[in-house]
Amino acid sequence: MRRIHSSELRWCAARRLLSRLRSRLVEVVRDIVGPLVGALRPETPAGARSFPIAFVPAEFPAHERNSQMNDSRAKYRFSIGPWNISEGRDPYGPDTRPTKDFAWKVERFKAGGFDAVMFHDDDVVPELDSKSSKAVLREARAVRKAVEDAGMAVEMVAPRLWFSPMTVDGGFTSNDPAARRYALDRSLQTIDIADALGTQLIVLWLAREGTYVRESKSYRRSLELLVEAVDSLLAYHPKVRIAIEPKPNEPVDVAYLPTIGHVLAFANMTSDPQRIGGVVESAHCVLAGLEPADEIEFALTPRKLWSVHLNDQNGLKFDQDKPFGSVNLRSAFDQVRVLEREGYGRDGEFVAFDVHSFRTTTIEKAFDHAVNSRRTFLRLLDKVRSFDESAAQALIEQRDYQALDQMVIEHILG
Ligand code: GLO
Ligand code: MG
Repeated sequence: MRRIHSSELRWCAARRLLSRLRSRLVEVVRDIVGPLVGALRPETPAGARSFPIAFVPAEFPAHERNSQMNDSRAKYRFSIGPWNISEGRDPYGPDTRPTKDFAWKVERFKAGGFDAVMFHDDDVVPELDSKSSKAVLREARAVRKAVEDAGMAVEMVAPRLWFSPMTVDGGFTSNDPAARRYALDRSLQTIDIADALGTQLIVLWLAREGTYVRESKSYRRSLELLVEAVDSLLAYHPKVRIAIEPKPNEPVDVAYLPTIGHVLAFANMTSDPQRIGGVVESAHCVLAGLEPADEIEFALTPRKLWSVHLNDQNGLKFDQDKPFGSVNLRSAFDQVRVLEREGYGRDGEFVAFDVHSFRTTTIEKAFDHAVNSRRTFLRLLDKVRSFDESAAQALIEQRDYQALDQMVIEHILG
């Protein structure tokens, strides 16, 4: 065994001491300088470390900032998709509600207090695979007019890559080169549609990019294919920004980008990481066994949360897309708290609800779940703003987490 000299021990102790002193010095400087910087830039939480500017997309904000930014309630702007008013079908039974057209839906979006619409490419142009590019763009411009006439904006467009017979085995990572070409062409067309709608935000939910049978694909090869595809989208339009929405499973058994951590690591493999961000959906985090508030905060820290799909999920089962807060009110409170604390929305981001009506709901009430989700968000926002942060801090300093736990419960119970 190697003998350790006392001089070596002294050197190790000195190094530990130096490292402790350095951390202490960093803390002291942060405590003094942090609040000063915070006072100059009120959106930055006091003492928070700001991440290198390279993480902030150069073109942000793409949307106009809310002119009523000072009205605390108006600070958040809400988004919803046409697919959030569904026909109620599930794998065991047919539709329970009639199909409604976009005009019917947009009227309800507006009346329900929503500011923007999120779209799939074929929500904008139904059956787009059978139409010419010219016809697609003409229809897209008509939808833009309908949205603008309602006084709303378009938040994002997502290519629906999981429905076509071409993408049975996935899109970008299919083993069939023709299917890969289809997925890429369709996504490039989504960028054209987004352009016509006046947004530069593309959302990629990589539904079938994963495996049903592990041995059928190589993860490394699939990542390379995904990077290639995303690089082609970035090269196609210099201003487009891509927000990837992770989900661990369903429809596939195991997805390639299951969490926001995977998404941000993936971003760094692409040719322009600054133009890749993420969308965190509450239910998807629960399906991954993770806390949605933490996943949201993880993405917010380097300013990579470009949209959020708030909803709820009762444990590990099929994706439920329940109304926000309907299962875990405390987690919903924590999600709103991190959004508020980190100044979400200051760069023009929307709060989207990816929620579905219950199958039992009638058409007359087929939008109530979205209106209720927004209402719950705003009520929780009041709770967040009236939460006694200094009392909480005092309990943290005493390490009385039991009292802190009860304080949160009592506060939510009101
Ligand atoms: C499904 C996803 C899906 C996406 C939407 C936008 O689980 O949440 O609804 O959010 O297709 O790309
Ligand atoms: Mg979603």
